[in-house]
Amino acid sequence: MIWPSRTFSKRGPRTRAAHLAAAFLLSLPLATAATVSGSVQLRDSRSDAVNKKHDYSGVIISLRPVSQPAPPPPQKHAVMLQKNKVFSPHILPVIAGAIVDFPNADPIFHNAFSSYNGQIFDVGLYPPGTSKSVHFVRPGVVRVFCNIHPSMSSIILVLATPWFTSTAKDGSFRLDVPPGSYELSVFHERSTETTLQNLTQRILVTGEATKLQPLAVSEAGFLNSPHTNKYGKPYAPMPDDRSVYPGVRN
Ligand SMILES: [Cu+2]
Repeated sequence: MIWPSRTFSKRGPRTRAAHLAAAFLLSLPLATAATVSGSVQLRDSRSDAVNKKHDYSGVIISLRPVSQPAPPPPQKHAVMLQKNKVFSPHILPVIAGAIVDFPNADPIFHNAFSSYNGQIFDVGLYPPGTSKSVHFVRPGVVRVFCNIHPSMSSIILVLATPWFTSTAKDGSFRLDVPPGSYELSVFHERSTETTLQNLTQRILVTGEATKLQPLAVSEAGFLNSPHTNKYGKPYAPMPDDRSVYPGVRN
């Protein structure tokens, strides 16, 4: 909306209304991008990266709007690559409704499946250079594995919001969101569900920068139990991919 310049030369209620409207419009770019920042420190860890190198990266911080509906998921697909027998990224946060592609960039077959409650799926075995897609419909933690390679694992964190970020090595994070009321949630793969639940908090984001109190995220009580294959059975000994798929490199 463009206000004619002469409007501002008049006096009276209409002028004030015009000024107010103009001020509102001018304030919009600022109001749509309030910054929330903070930091995470991992505690009670058995990881060398955490204890010796103070590596606090990979914790997902999300802000779910509570006073307004979350925007719809993006049209663009999210990507979890399979390369060198590794899912990448290891943790992929997406909004519910998003589609994730699983391109296979290795010269061997791969699979991707989850038998956990977050979302059960199985894309089957698929050849090098091809891709499969999965639509993630509801919020939850989806633990993803490959039915051939037991060392391959990843997490797709399906959230009810498009506003999420991952902590940097020093534990810092920053999110730009529209002003409003939010529920802040923390996800860390080596923390128990109870620990993470207790870190959930309501925050009010105004048009100014919001700096949060540091978050201490404990890894106490976490058990890294081995996962089974898609049939719920232990994995067979590691296959030699060259014998399974003649002519391809392992
Ligand atoms: Cu695989």
